Amino acid sequence: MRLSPRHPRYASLRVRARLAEAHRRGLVVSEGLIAQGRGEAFDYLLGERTSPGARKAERAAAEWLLAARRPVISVNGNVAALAAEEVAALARAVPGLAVEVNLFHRTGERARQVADTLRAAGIRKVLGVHPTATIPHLPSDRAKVDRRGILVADVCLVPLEDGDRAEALRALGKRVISVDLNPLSRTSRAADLPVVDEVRRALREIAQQAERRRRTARPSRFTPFDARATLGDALATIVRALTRAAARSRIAPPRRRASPRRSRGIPGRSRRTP
Ligand code: PTJ
Repeated sequence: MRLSPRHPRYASLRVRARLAEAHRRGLVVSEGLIAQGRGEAFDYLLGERTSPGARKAERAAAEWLLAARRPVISVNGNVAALAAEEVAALARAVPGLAVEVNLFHRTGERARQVADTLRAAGIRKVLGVHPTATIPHLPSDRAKVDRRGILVADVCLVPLEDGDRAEALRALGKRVISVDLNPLSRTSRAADLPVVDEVRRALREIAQQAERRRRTARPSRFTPFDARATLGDALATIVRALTRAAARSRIAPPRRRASPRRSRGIPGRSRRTP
């Protein structure tokens, strides 16, 4: 299908076409298309741009990656299809960043495809194609990792992650940076540093911030980050967007219900026994 650049949703349609094509090649699983749809819905509510709160989180993420002894980025099918160039830019901006394939729906063939996509984008060393270690207490294939990468990492950047592994990585004492458009997801809530932004915008901004920060002084410690506040900011952005949309379409936003009082019996009837 030919997409017209004049279509008002041209950018979004192109991303969809790219994912659909990657799905036909087997790089992206069917579930990945569903995940993208969910992400798009949240992006729509967030105004399809990086919010000031997300930018702040991205700056902190860049600092954490630079301060890390062994930083790693975990790459799945969706991330490879959407953002291989951005992963490569980040690897250039953060010296020592390990790039590791990690799949929920794992097959040897898909792991190779993800690695090939990353190499085509300019990443020379890709870990995780032949896993050499296992994260304990994690029932999915996401537990299969590389002992030179995720297993020994102190900071893990996990775009489009699932909540179970984010929690498992934290349980191993690692600092987890997530990228997820859903501020309510288990991953966002489990992460030490949740970035609520679209994966390409987020990785681009983190890479730019890391380049800038490196030129001044490379951070040597982890600046504390308020994860709850950043999730609150994202939710407030969504509430504002919905309130404005409701006002525009003259639908009154739902009124707060009065706090429930003790039952007064059935309205219109006396509580006294007759
Ligand atoms: O390639 P695999 O086998 O590892 O599978 C990858 C998917 C994405 C299918 C797998 O990790 C999965 O099922 O993910 P979930 O549990 O659906 O979660 C994906 C999360 O990413 C959701 O909370 C989405 O809102 C969010 N998301 C989807 N697309 C984007 C996104 N966040 C940022 N940018 C996006 N483009």
